Amino acid sequence: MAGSPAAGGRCDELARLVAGAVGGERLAVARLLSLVENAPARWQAIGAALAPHSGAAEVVGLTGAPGVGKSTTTSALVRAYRDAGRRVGVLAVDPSSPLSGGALLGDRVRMTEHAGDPGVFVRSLASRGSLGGLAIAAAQALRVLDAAGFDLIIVETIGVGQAEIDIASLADTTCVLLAPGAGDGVQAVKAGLLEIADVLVVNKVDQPGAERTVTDLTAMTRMRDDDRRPAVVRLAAAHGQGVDDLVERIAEHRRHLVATGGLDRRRLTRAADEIRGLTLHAVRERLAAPEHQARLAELARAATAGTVDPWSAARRLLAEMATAPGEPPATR
Ligand SMILES: Nc1nc2c(ncn2[C@@H]2O[C@H](COP(=O)(O)OP(=O)(O)O)[C@@H](O)[C@H]2O)c(=O)[nH]1
Ligand SMILES: [Mg+2]
Repeated sequence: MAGSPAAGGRCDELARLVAGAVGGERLAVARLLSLVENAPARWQAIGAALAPHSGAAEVVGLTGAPGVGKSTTTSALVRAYRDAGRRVGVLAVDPSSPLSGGALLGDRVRMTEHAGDPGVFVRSLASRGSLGGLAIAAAQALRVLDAAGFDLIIVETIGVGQAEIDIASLADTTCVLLAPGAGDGVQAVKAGLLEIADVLVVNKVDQPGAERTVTDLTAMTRMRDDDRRPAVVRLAAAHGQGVDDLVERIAEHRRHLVATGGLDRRRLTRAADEIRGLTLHAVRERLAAPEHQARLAELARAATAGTVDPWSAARRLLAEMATAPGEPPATR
């Protein structure tokens, strides 16, 4: 494949797009993000081309159940960071449904406030197939925005289950949003959200029961035994109340990360997570190829016949996949 005219043309196109994105061309950014979303076969090339240009952005995650006010908060934060002169990227990742739409459409409408501002770029990513795939795509999309010079990137994602926590872990600072309501804190504990929170945000404090939620959450943070309990922020995003405090708490968390070496540790963990994810993804992809499926069927027959045990069969399959023809050897 390498060296064929088609591949050469695509390399040129990719190099042009990356150069364009780094130079701040919005069309190039949009095109790269579309490639990330629609062409998993090109993730490797895109990731490799972007790697030298990324790693500078500060990434803030907003996670919480649908309806707690993540998009409203994102919009309020964008406003605040723009006022502070930052260039802001927004990545809304929706793992809930392949057919998603409703929620993201709403987000798009709300974000029209920032349409036409060259210092803001908003993009949604919805789940197509595997959640693991979505996490990989989200990491690549983040790199695109980072390389394009958006120095603060907000990642908005629904917080339920393991893969979403992977997406949340793309952030340097993770804000977990809750809204007043019976049992909300308990739900957060169940979903493992408290453990990933660097800042806990009680949004909709204009609604009844907010103080109770703040009290409950503050008590729950005392159960965390690590060096740093998350701050609990009161927010009414729809009314712009508490936004400055949230911005300050995010900055405070970042200062803490930088001062303690936590930022480097997080980035190391993230790199390991990404490599692990890419490895598992590659194995799954290869296993799905017709020749390996045929081989799997053959080994299954042999296992049933008792001529090979499943462990040896798996080892053989792995070895054969590692030397699969047509796969370029790993670089970098
Ligand atoms: N009362 C009140 N409603 C809010 C507040 N923030 C957001 N909302 C409303 O909550 C609903 C869901 O907000 P949205 O940002 O779309 O939530 P998301 O699903 O987490 O992104 C919308 O109708 C918002 O207008 C707030 O501070 N107070
Ligand atoms: Mg939303």
